[in-house]
Amino acid sequence: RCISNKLEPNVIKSKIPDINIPKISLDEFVWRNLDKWHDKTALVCAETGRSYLYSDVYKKSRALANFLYKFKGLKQGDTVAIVLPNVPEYPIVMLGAIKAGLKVTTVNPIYTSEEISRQFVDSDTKLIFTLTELWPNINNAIKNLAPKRDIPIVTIEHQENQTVPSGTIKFKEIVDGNNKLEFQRDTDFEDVILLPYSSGTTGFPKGVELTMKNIVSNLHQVNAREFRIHNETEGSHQDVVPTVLPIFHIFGMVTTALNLLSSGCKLVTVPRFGSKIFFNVLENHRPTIAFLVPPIVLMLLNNPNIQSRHIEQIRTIVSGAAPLGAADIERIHKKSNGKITLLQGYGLTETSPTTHQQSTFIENGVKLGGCGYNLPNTECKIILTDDVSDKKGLGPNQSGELLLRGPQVMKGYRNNSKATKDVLDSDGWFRTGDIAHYDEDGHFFITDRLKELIKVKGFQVAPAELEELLRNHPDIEDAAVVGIPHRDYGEVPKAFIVPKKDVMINFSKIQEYVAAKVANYKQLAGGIVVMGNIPKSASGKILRRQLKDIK
Ligand code: 4UV
Repeated sequence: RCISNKLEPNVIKSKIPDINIPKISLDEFVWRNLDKWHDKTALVCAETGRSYLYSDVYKKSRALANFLYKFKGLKQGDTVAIVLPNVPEYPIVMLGAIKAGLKVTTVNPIYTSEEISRQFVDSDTKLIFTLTELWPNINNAIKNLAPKRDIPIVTIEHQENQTVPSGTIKFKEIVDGNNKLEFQRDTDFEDVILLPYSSGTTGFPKGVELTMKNIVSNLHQVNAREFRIHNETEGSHQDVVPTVLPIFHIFGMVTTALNLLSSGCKLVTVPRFGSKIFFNVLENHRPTIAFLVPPIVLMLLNNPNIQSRHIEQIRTIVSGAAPLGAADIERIHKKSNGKITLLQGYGLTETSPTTHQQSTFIENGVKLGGCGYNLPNTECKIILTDDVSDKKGLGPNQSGELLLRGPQVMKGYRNNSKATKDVLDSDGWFRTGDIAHYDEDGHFFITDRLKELIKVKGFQVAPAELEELLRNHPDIEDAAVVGIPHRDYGEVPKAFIVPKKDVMINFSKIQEYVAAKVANYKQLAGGIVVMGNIPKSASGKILRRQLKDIK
């Protein structure tokens, strides 16, 4: 019953017809209906209450674009980095920089200065946007750069009356400048506009080159009538959306922020996630839809302060980035007295991100544990994992690696043609590194991960990064890191280490060493095991499956 291509059997097309994707810019897409809701609130900060109307976001992003266009040392296609938590200014920076013909790399604001430096160097960052309170960490990141160079910084004040570090540029002064566009600079549909980082199937985090076409296509795809979650603002109706997923991550950036801003919704930005602030958002802002990751869905379920009346006004929750258990989906229905429809979605940074989503508008569009149907203009196939040279698609209910093809698939990894070639073939098929199958209806189920990536609370952790760190420790000869299941976080990293000869390993010292170098969620919460040697294949690859089985 699945629609297959005659030439290529078992290539699964979308359940709905392909849509027309016009060659328009992100700017045109986001602002195309501004007149309808220019006087509505676009963004409000859950912590401080500061807010921006749609007309403010439009004008301030244009004032910023004027500034960036003229800024000495910045030319078309250069990279600017955003190192911000979810503050309402985030989309203003993103839209302003892209309008000015620049590329945006988004950095996790809780990264250590070492992690930040690495992304600045790899992405060749020319200008940084950050918060005044994050400045010391950013300054250290700049000091670590090799070869040494300076990078100008624009600072945003999150708390009032903070002292702005000398030598930095004040965001407020820029965005209060002239907001009539002073230049014309066209970005090609094939130009890279976003550069988020992902480790992909193996190795260190890499810059994922997403083009104007990728982003604009994905925004059109998720807005196909059968898949669209939100309503466009009309009259007094305005969907309210808690923006808790980090905007630096593709799910928060494209599926949440850009998507919902283009329809006039109200985004309640949560800069520091915690149960108390989330509770306040539910009570004070009464969200109507939400894009979440499984640990946050679990918080909705398990926090005793959050009662049915706090969540009943939510029509739809989309959960993605990691699997959500069937029992928890049923519990959400129950707790909301049947009012919430919980849909699972699936995507990757490399696919801008969404490729699959459940839908109540398509027959059998919601099945427990599934992630739904592929979006329009997206093709899928499942291939045998032990012979990837044979890319013939498998039939229904057969498990294998999921391959994707569509206009949302990235251009490639920045400066890394080898890694790009490993995942993207000349026919446009992208290897996800995920194990999946589809059923008789063509509904997809993600069942396992073939790639080495670990997902902690939906965040990416690249084992290669932790392994290098451990191998650089003076007491450690060799190391391997795998993900093990965790009740609240989905997975956590666990390390296996081989000590140097005659060394007694001090476990807490190793934990402290890792903790000082990487962000909190990458720490070795799964523990450390000492062993004689790391199991490896003949070609030297770590046999991760074997390690996962060691208790
Ligand atoms: O690159 P990334 O960090 O990207 C994401 C994106 C998640 C999205 C995006 C749009 C949606 O509409 C949505 O619902 C979710 O997380 O990590 C990609 C990897 O995360 C795992 C899988 O291993 C991907 O290769 N993953 C993502 N979604 C799911 C998932 C899911 N629903 N179930 C299981 N694993």
